[in-house]
Amino acid sequence: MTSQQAEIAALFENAARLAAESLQEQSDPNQPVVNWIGPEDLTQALELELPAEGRGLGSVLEIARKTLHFSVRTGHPRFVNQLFGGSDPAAIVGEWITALSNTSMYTYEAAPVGTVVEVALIKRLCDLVGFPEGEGVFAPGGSISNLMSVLSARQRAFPHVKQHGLREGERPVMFASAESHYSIPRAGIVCGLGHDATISVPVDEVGRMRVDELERLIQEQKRVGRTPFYVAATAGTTVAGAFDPIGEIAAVARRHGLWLHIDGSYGGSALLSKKYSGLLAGSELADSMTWNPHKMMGIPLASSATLMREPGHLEAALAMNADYLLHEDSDPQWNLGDRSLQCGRRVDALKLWFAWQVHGDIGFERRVDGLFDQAQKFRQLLAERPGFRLIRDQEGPNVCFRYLPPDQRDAPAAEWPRLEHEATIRIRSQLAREGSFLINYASLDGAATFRLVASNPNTTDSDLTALLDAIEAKG
Ligand code: ABU
Repeated sequence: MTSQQAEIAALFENAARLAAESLQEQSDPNQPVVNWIGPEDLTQALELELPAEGRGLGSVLEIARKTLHFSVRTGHPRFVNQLFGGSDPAAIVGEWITALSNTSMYTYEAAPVGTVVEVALIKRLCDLVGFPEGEGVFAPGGSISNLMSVLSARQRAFPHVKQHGLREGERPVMFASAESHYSIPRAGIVCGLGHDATISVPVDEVGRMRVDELERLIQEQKRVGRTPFYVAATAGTTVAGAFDPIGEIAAVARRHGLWLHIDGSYGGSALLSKKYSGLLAGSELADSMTWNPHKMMGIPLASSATLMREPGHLEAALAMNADYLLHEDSDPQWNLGDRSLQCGRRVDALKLWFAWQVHGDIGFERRVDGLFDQAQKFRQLLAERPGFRLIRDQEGPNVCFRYLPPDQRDAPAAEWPRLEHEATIRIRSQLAREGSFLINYASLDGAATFRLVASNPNTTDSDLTALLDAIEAKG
């Protein structure tokens, strides 16, 4: 072994030890969720200046330690802030192999393992959705998968657009619920249709799309001369965690010839659970679906599958036939480059494959059930406490709630949303700065609400109780 090889070997041995320590620390409830400091202090602490003379491999571990020290511990049982949390150890090793083999997913020749693994995983996910003939690819995130669905739908409805653009007077229009993710209207913007091309469909009291309103709005748009072509149902809305009624939306979509997409970025993983897969009943009727294993399944970001019920739509919308990559003497079935929005594309399949081998279907089912059950437990705890009230009472792993401090409970009821709004923003910011809990907030019906996300199977009942205690104490 040369001295350089020995130095590299020592670096990786130490890095592996650091990774194991970091995972242990992340799951320790006695550690803060974050060592919070402001951006100016952090800029100084990290010594961001780039050196003229390199510091050598010996500097890497210190940089890694510092990075981890100031990073949010998303695997901490009191990190309930985002739709993801933590990172699966087997999947982390998959990520290392991705970086180690450092290749790109456009051709089988360049990425033989990544290609066959991705094809197998996509087939598996498609089968779970109910797309037995389906195909797809991994994308850099749910927003890009959603964009790919809009591009495919536009291609089917307006096949001339790819070559010539929209014709004069052509006004395509799409539909998504008022609580769907912003990436749907933004996909309309990216496609050159404008923000106005996405019609916002009202939701019911728990945040599900109202199908009667969808029908009414489609007819209204047709009457004014616009052409409905796409509807997105959401399985697990970002804030409330609501599941739109896919079967009923599919019936409307079919009647009007619309492409039906399911944004299952968050809630797609419910399909792994016998207990909760009914929330996506009718998924097999959709044309496409987004599913992010980096959310409920605990895979490191980004792991986002773009799934199509029928083969060919992605290529029809996206193929550019770059002959310097996709040579005529190779088998196009195994060259995924023309199904993707990207040219260079990470091998995102390995981390999910590694983790699936370790946990199996049963392990993932247990994880998903555990997260749903944890949220249900939190709803029960909430109901027992005066001053707390649930917003959008539904069964997903998100719990939206408001808190009114005791000295404000005599205020007229009309004042409560404003007071709760102020309390939410103040309290959660205090919790975040002291590093005791990271819990997000969002606006629902015009006022801020706490949003707890059950994203970590290791969050215990006592963590949940401690959160309510901490909110009361700050209140
Ligand atoms: N892409 C939606 C994720 C938002 C969240 O984690 O809160």
